[in-house]
Amino acid sequence: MKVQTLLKELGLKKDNPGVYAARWLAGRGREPLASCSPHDGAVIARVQRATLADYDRAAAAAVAAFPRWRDTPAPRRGEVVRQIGNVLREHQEALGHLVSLEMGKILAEGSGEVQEMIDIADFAVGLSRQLYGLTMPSERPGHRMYEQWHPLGPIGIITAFNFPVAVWSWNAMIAAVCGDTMVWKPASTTPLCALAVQNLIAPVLRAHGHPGVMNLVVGPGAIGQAMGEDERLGLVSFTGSTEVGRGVARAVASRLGRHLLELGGNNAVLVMDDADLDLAIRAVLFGAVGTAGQRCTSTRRVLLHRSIAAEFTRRLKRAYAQVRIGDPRAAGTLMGPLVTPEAVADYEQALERIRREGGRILCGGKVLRSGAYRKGNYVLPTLVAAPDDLPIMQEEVFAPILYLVTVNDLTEAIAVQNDVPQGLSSAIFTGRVADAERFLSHGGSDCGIANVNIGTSGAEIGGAFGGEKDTGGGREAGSDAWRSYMRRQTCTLNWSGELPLAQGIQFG
Ligand code: UN1
Repeated sequence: MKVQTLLKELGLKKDNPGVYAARWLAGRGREPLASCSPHDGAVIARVQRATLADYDRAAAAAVAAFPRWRDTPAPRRGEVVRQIGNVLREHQEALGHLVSLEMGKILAEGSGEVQEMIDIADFAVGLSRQLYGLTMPSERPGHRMYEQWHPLGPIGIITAFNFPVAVWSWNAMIAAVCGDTMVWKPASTTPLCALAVQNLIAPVLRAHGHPGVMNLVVGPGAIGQAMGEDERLGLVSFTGSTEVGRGVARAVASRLGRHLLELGGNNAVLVMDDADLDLAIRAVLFGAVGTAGQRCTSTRRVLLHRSIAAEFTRRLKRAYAQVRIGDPRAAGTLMGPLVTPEAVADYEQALERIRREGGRILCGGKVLRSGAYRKGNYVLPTLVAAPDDLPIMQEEVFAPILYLVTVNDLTEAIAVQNDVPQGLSSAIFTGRVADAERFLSHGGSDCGIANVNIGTSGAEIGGAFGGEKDTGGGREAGSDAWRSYMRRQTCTLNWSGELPLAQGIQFG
């Protein structure tokens, strides 16, 4: 798909800075923000950067839209979300292309990301008729006790570059059926994806008379900070680094607001002696090389049982040698570029540290600077033989660097797997039920996600997504994650004509 055609289909223009923003934001003194292709550094389009005053207007729009949205029956809110899902379906190809163009993930993954948006929209439509509360027996005669869930109010959604549209949708689709209005601040590296989404959904919201339900502000980090501090936002959902997440959490907590954090991961795959190595290698390849290692669920560590370590390493090296790197929009490419030159610098710094700290680079370990790669942010996917105490292995580096660690048994593997600050995703490859169960038991993986015979990345939307420890404890998407977006009310209704007190207390 040609870039011009693509931008046109998604309501974007190449050389018309600010028009997209001006459609829902008006203001002066905004600086243009250039969205650059990670493939060749070319400016795809420019967008005007919102100011704090613009943010204030967007938040005010979400506040103003709330009462009518709250009073719209949940299944009717679901109908709006259903139509949003349909618009996404119609434009899946174009939006998937734009994700690929602007963020750098391959087309299959760009389209998969839009599929995730469609899936969560479908899920939310069903949910709009299932915002169930419990009924519990009262200890008092002639009393009924139950709980119900009410809309929370306007919320803030701050997303990262690596899933420039899907992470918003996990929050937005669920929050919308829950009756919340929202302000979205996307990463400033992927503003076009966000603008395209806003262009697609705005007509649906307008047609239903609810234009202020979903608002977008493309702007600097200061806006994220303002969202954290903004009393008007009952919940701030943040996806990004642990460091920035801590700041958001502090700001939100100091005003006793709610936060939902999806922060760094440091995900390991355990490969046991009886593992199906074919499956394990394919899963590790997708987990470590997919999205060029820029998912929070990317596989960063493989813990290999000593008896299969040599064979696994040999075969994985062979698989790495066949990874086709290049233009993410070209057929056959398996790995695209990193998002920015800064990400390439982080990759290089990590390699330096790995060498210094005693890791051994088995393959890759190089930035690609010549030929077709010259202008892009291309690196080689890298395998590192690592001792289990390599210091850098405690940190999340957002790049395709995979550490291979040899372990002696499951007990050791679980200990090494848990011995990092983060706790997002984990996986074990084994055919033994007892080993799988041990890995899944309370003494096993300490992560929010634990898989058997599938990799660490590529979760479905039906489950609650998120992790523990430095990952921040938030849960998004499926299961009962919707509860974060609502306020719970416990109700006791007395129809007895008497006034018995709880705990049998006699008063006067
Ligand atoms: C992320 O990297 O921020 O499980 C989310 C996965 C995707 C989501 C990743 N469904 O890999």
